[in-house]
Formats: sequence, structure tokens, C-alpha cells
Amino acid sequence: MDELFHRSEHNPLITESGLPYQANAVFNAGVADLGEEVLLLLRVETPSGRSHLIVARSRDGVTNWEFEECALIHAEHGCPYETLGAEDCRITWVPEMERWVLAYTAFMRAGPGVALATTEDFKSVRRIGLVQPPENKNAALFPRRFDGLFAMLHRPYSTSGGVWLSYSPDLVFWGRPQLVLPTRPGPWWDGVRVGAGLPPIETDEGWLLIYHGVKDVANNPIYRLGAALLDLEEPHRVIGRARRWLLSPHKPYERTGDAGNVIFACGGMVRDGELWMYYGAADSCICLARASVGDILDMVRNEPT
Ligand code: BMA
Repeated sequence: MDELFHRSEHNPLITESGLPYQANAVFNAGVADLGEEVLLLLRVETPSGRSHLIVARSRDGVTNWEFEECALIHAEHGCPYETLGAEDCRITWVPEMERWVLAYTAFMRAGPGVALATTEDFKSVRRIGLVQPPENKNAALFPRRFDGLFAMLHRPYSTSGGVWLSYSPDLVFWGRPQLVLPTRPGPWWDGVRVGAGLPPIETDEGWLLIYHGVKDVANNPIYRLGAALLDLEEPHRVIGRARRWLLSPHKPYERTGDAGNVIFACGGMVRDGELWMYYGAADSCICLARASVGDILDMVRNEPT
């Protein structure tokens, strides 16, 4: 099947063997476009199974990654809701705060919850706190308010596994939860679970949401990426959803790893109309694929669900 995304010839960009730490794997990175460089907030999983969030920088966003020595968010730093790790960070620049907001999965004995923190420079963070109790993950914040309220996508655990949206006046207290993107029935590629991928991207036609969809094949999940469009002023309203997926595991580094057949994206950036999407492959490495935002919007428009 044709796919809109083109993989980088440098894939995988980052593997555990390139890190200056002893690690099991590196995957599912948040992304910040700093103009002169691209910053990734890597999920680095240690031999204890816990993940930390570590900064990597590159001038061209592809090669010569430099890694910070200390984790920005580290499971051993005594935060009670991160005792078992911090995972899968989505990064949103919020102009009114003049700060980056980090939305990540905080792992504790009770399971995965959603935590928020802010940073100005990716050298230190200020924790806002746990904002969605377990089980909840895949949180992505919109960069602006709607009718005075912040909005965040997240995925509470439920048997039907859909993406929900909650609103908040202050990023601390969240309410008005509502189901935005349900799974599709039965054998669909996104029939078992769906979750937000990248923080939503504002376009003239709506908020472009790249999400992951899961299908179980003989008890082996396949994680693929698809696209939906949310209303510009009422982002809990889906106005389009493509039938086909955008990217599916095919390459050896996507097929084989700690979790084979997984493509999982938490961040990207748009440059000259092109979406640079960084994704974790097989829960083992970081890869890059690019596609025209216009082409993705065409696909959503032309393949209404
Ligand atoms: C999801 C998350 C991701 C992971 C994926 C595939 O539930 O936990 O971190 O990449 O499963 O294992």
C-alpha cells in the first residue's frame, strides 16, 4: 500500500548503542523545534525497566546528536508519581506562558497516569503534578485556550480504548471529559486501541491529529499511525478521519525489537509545509519520516470515514 511518509535514509537515527549511558532501549521522543537545532526528549529505558527523559540535540535534526549528561526527568528523583519511570513525553510550546509544557506518562505502582511539567530551557523543569490518575496515558496538550480553557487529549483505560479530551482553566484541574476519537469496529487497523500521537497541529482546516491505532493479530499488536482532523474552536469535535493509515511497520528496525511491529510517535515539527515526524520503532530506536501536511489533509478530506 502507498504511504505518504518517506523514511529518512539515516534511520534509525538513534539507537541504544549510540547513547553515552548503559541503557536497554531508546524510543518515543518528544520534539521541540528550537530553530537553530532540533531537540528531542528521549525515553531512555534502563536495565531496571524504568524510563527517564533525556535531552538530545542536533543542528540538522538528523545527524550528530548530542546527549545531555543528566536526565531532565528521572524516576529516582523522589517524585511519588514517577517511581517506576517517566515515558512518552509530548512537548507543546504555549505562547501565553512563554514556556514549553511537557505532558508525559508517569509510572507508579498504581499504573500509568498523566503528569504535566513546564520548562523554559530544557535544563530544569517545574512539575505541575499528576493531572490524570491511572490508568491514563498518551496525553497531548493544545497550544492555546478555547473559550478560556486549556485542552488536552488523553487516553483513559477502557475496554474500547478511545482518545478523550478534557478542559482546564489552569492546567491543574481538569474536567468536562469527553470521548473524541473512538476505536473503529472489529478488524480495522485502529480497532483495538487508539491514542494521541503528536500534539495537535493547527491548520486552516482544523487541528491535525496524528494518532496511533492498534490491531491485534494472533495476540500480537501492530501499532500504526493515522490522521484525524478536529474542529478549530471545539477541538472535541472530529471533522475528518482518514480510512487508511499513514505509516505502518515494514522495515526490519520496525518489525523487530523489544516490541516488534510498533510505530509510535510523540512529536514532530512542521518546516516549509513538511511534517518531520520522529517515531519510536519496535520500542527500540528513534526514526524519522517526513510527509507534506497538505497531502495528509488531502487524504483526510478525500477519505471521509
Ligand atoms: C504503548 C505505550 C508505548 C509503547 C507501545 C508499544 O502502550 O506504552 O510506550 O511504545 O505501547 O509497546
